[in-house]
Amino acid sequence: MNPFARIGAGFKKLASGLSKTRQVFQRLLVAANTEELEEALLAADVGVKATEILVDKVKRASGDRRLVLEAEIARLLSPPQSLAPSPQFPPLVVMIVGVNGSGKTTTVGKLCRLFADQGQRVVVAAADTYRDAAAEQLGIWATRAGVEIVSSVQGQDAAAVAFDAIQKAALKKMDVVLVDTAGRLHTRKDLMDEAVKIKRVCAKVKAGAPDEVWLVLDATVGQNGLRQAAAFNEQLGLTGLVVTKLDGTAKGGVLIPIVMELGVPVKFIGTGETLEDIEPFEPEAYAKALFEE
Ligand SMILES: Nc1nc2c(ncn2[C@@H]2O[C@H](COP(=O)(O)OP(=O)(O)OP(=O)(O)O)[C@@H](O)[C@H]2O)c(=O)[nH]1
Ligand SMILES: [Mg+2]
Repeated sequence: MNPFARIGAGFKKLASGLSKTRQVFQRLLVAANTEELEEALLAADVGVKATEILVDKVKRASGDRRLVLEAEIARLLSPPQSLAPSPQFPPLVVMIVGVNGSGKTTTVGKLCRLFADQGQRVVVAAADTYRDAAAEQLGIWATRAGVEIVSSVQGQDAAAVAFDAIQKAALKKMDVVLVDTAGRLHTRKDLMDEAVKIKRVCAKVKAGAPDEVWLVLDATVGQNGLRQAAAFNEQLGLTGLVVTKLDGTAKGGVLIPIVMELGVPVKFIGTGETLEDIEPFEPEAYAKALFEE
């Protein structure tokens, strides 16, 4: 079964999660001239490059402005390698990284449930060995979703936890390993080096692992997300993004410059604090929900 298949509760939920961002995007529809449109696009966090592209499209097109914008935004949000490559052989190992508090552990909990609901057999590696509470928090969600969790035993470092989890998953022929890592500032070399080490150790158990490295990005940080994403991408070679906290922000437009700059697709979006509040990302639906309820 494809773990990326859409099972979300649909467009209504997505649109409700994007309600604050939509207020900003709806201004694009009433902008009276090019200057106003430019201002509105920049205020919507889409960045300078996308603003130029979108203004140009609107100028040239004769049809309905909303539809022109929707189509172009969907295109900008669809980098070439849109679908996750399936792993050469199971388990699919996904390493989850990001700055402190971006929503990594919550996302792992949500993904456990999502994948388990699809019949995938999941192992979670609680590879955040800095925060004691992290494994506990994850343990509760993992148990609720009926998935296995591998936590550190005393003295073990994060890479060892990831190693054990992948080994266990391989032995038991499980489908997916989700590796939750500690929050780290992209500007701290020692912490970024640790993430690189975790990544390297994964490959010792399974060739090519991690199959995926996803950056969890808090949408409320807006344009700062670009710098974070670029730094993580440079160090770890990201294969996907998960954008969280879209429910609490008007900055949902920031996905556009980030995807354009990195060429890395958004895999999932988080629209709330409960385990159900995750949606597989679909560029067309997202673009539509920027304007419509
Ligand atoms: N509104 C909202 N809150 C979220 C979302 N995702 C996570 N959160 C909240 O963000 C806070 C931090 O979440 P965590 O999952 O602990 O973040 P983390 O990245 O694991 O944090 P560290 O491990 O400390 O780096 C919690 O209060 C979560 O409930 C989301 O999509 N929407
Ligand atoms: Mg965490």
